[in-house]
Amino acid sequence: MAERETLKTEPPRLYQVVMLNDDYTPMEFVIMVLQEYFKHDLEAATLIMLKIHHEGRGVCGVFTKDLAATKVELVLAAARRAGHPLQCIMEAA
Ligand code: NFA
Repeated sequence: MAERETLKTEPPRLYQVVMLNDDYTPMEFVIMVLQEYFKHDLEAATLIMLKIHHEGRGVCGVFTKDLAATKVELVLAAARRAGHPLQCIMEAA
């Protein structure tokens, strides 16, 4: 029975949290968000921020559905609190 359940249970689907570029959110705020909510170090956060700045979007991290949705809400709430238009979405990985 344990073996049959193991074979039938699919791994959870994963979702990318994707951040979008805009012209107004300060680079320092984006770097702070990437460190605070996605646990990137300063160097990784800076590289991800620059990728978003230059390419229009970038992946902040990959999570299960609930966690990805929570990350998006936390980022949007922090951006709103700070008065920045930063946008962040989740996409099936
Ligand atoms: N493009 C923004 C700026 O020049 C910086 C930014 C990067 C915003 C990544 C959003 C995401 N201030």
